[in-house]
Amino acid sequence: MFDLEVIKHVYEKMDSQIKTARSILNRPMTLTEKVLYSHLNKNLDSPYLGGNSYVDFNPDRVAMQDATAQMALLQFMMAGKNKVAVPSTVHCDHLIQAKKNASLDLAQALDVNGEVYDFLESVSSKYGIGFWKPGAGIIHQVVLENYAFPGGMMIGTDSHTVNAGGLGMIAIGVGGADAVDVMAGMPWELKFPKQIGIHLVGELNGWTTAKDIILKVAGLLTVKGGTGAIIEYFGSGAKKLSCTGKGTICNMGAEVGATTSIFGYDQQMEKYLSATGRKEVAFLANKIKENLMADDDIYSDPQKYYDQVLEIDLSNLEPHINGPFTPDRSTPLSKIKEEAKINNWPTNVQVGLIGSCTNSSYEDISRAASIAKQATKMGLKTKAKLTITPGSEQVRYTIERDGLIKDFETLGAEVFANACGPCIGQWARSGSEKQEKNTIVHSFNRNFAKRADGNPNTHAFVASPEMVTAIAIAGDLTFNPITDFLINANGEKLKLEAPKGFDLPPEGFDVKDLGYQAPSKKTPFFKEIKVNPKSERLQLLKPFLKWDGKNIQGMRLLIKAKGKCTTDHISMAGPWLKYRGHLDNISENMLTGAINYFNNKPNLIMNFISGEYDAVPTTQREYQSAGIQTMVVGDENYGEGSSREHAAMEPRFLGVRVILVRSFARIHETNLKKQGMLGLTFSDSKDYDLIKEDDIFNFINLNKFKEGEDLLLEVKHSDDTEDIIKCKHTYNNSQIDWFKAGSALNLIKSEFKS
Ligand code: MIC
Ligand code: SF4
Repeated sequence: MFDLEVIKHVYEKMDSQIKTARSILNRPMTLTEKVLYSHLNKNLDSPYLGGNSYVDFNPDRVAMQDATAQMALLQFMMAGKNKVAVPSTVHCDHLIQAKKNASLDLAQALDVNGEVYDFLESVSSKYGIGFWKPGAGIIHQVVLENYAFPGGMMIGTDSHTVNAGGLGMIAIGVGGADAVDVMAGMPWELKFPKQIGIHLVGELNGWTTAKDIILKVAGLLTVKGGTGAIIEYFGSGAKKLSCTGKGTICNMGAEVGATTSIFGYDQQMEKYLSATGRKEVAFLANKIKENLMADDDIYSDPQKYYDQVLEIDLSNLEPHINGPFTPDRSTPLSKIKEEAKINNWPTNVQVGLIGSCTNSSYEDISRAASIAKQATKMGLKTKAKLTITPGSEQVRYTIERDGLIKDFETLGAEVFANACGPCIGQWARSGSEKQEKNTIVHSFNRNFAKRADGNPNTHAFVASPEMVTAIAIAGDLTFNPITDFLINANGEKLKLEAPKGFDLPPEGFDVKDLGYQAPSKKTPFFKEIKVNPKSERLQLLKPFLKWDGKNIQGMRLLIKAKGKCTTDHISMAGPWLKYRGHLDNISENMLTGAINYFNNKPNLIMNFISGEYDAVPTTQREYQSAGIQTMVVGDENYGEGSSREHAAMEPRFLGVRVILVRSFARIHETNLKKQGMLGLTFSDSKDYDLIKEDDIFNFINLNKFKEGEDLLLEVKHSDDTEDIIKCKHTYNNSQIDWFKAGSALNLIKSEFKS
């Protein structure tokens, strides 16, 4: 068992911290407030304002996955520390490509990514970081099974860190530079969140699952509706959901932009803690139960205390199918036939994929397997391909022991390694290069264009693992297992029964080798970390230059991005994951997915040096060599999705000075600030329309950059007219210092030296 001492320490202090906070707030407290106020870095003297106050916290733990850990650790190595200040782990899950089957794919990954794994392993052992080897599982499942605890607070370099809210933890996704702060023993800053309460009543039944709750919530809140807020779930319906089901719901809170989501401690969590070898944690949590839930007054009058309240009756909730291209396009099952017709979606499903950090628990797999088993009994085969990626070695070992993998394989499904795989484009899908219009259905969380297989014409739909299995059997997106029949080889008309399964394995979890390697006890451990200067995969960082204190003048527009511009559009994953430790190489993908407003094409912008249309990174590199300053303009929710700070570091590295957008997603905005970029928003969102392809931009008052004061930007158009645009910013004084120093890391380094 991990962290018992840490947990005891948190629980010992919690009561008195909550009492102090309650006396200062002078009203009942939500669970979010209890956890946040018991992790403050400084003593509280007045209440914090949701959506307003910047607050310093002391998280209990840091988790990093391999694709983001490389950059996080390259930065940590520059911070001048010899050991991490809080328990931290690295998880090797994103770099394994799904191609043939679990063992061949894992062997291939060890070979192809050997240099990166060796780097992560040696940095981990040098600085006292726990290391989860390739094949151990997906970061968020491993965290839920081993580290998450009710009332705790953690950060992780991945947006779905929020998964741990299923076990009552405030767990927040961040960029690597934030993780560096905490690992270096500094407080971690967050704008105190607003709070959304979601009241769940009734009980799930039939084909409806926990996934459908969050698919519905995504439709209600949209991809930006949770920005700056923590979502707290409560009510009789919440208590009936399994702990991993709660995890699924919190996980996909990232898809509505929420800072995180959380459930109050209950018997389901107690059961899960015991089943995963943490009876002692459950015992400790039981003793302070009331601190791990909101006060009763909150639950009896939620409207009074949350900024927004939604209610969902689980008894009437239908299964949902979300997509394509965005996770908030939510369609109830009974409407899918109609919607598919109106929108001309291809209904012939080619592949159904089960897995990812959001849906790969024992419960998910056992319920989906019950559908597979029925189908085999009925003499059915899957019309579409079906693939499964288990979430952790513990789950994989247990489902194999319990015959569930067999149930899938008998139906013809393929089982991939315990990893992210197709969810992040690590999928050698044959034929995807032909870019044909096609449909896939998966139980993952994100379905942005090109994400799973690189094909912009793949229509990816998100559904529960149970529904994915049923749809893969039918091979038809519009198949409704509640009303529709299937026909087997004998021509018999058959109907699937609703899925059945176990929230936890009846025989208990089992595993031979978790895949964990503890850090060396001898830290600080004077091992030299070597990076081959010729490496294509790893490159040591050089500090970014500090700001010269002057107004930036004569900037050109690099690109005006139109519509959705997620981190997948800014720094694509899939084949590019291999360059996550090499800033120069990965910068070659900068903004290559963003759509140019002026020609509706990706990666084709006007290069004013050559006077011709060219690729975004090539053009920017030319501007950089010629000393031409540039800026990027974007639309709403710019930087939605991932925590990958590459999306902020690449423009910084290639010399872009400003990102000016209609609105930002939270993690990306912070990442830009941390890397010393200017991330600004249009004060009047209509001003986006004023920006022309050949404009020149001059700041008027950047030399007086101050907290709370708008920046003025002069926009000179080629017809000799000009506009003055007001740009809002959310930099506080210490964040302005990051900008001045060139990056937050430059500032940390100078503070440690002095
Ligand atoms: C994702 O789901 O988009 C990722 C890949 O897990 C990212 C992290 C990354 O880009 O490495 C995330 O969600 O933060
Ligand atoms: Fe991995 Fe996909 Fe989860 Fe991201 S969303 S951590 S890529 S499984």
